[in-house]
This record gives sequence, C-alpha cells and structure tokens, in this order.
Amino acid sequence: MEQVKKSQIGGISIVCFIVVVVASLSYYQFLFLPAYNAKPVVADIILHPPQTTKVSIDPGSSQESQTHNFEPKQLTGTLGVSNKVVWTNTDSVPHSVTTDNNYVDPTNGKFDSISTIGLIPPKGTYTFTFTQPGEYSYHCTPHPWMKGKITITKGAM
Ligand SMILES: [Cu+2]
Repeated sequence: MEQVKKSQIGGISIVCFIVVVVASLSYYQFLFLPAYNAKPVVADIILHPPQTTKVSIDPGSSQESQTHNFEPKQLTGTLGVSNKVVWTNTDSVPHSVTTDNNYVDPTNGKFDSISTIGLIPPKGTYTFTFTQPGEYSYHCTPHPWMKGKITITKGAM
C-alpha cells in the first residue's frame, strides 16, 4: 500500500514539473519574446537628442530648373546628439519628405511626411528622429527632382 502511494506522489510530482516547464517555455516563447522584440529599447538620449539637424526647403523648390531645394542637400547627424531632423518649408507650395527606399525606422516608423502629417504646408515643418545609424536618401513626392540625403553616424554611443 505504501509503495503505491509513493509512486503516485512521484508521478504527480513529475506531471506538475512538466506542466510548470511547458507553461514557462510557452510564456517565454509566445508572450515574452514577441513583446520584447516588438520595439527595440532605445536610449532616451537617442529618442530626445539635445540638438536638431535643420534642413530648409527653399523658395522656388517646385521649379525643376532651380537646383536649390532641400538645403543643405546632404547633412550628417550623430546618434544621441543630433539625430533628430527638422525640415522647414520656406516655399509657397506644399512639399513632402519621402524616403527613396521605403525606409521604416524600428521605433519611429516610416520615414515619410506623407504617412504622418501629409504634405508639409508653407511655413510648416516635418520632424523625423532616426534611431539607427545609416544613410537615408529622400525626395519630394510632388517634385521628384528634389532630392536630399541624411547620414546618421554612431558617434560615441
Ligand atoms: Cu516638393
């Protein structure tokens, strides 16, 4: 009789152990990992860098003959310092800032004013904070000859 009880307790223990292990693994694989991988953890200094990198959309940009549109055409920002870029439309017609290659930042989404604020109206601004180092070519959708490039370097991070 006592033998039977001992083996029953042993069996129940093993079953309980397996249930706990399966539950833990399931939680890790199906709940914890997807939530953990969904958005990368980005340092606050990268999300809110102390400086902004500024680009002007010059008056007359909508004319193809004018070479000055995004000014400066190429700029470099540094992660954790100046990886936040602000475009200001000083022209009298709306423009966009649109990624050339469908770039999507893992934290801040698509690099395209049209997907967030639409066309940038005269006197309006568009802000995009890059959270990854890289080279980001862009153009204006209504005026595809308007082209620019932002380079984000790693800096000391
Ligand atoms: Cu334009």
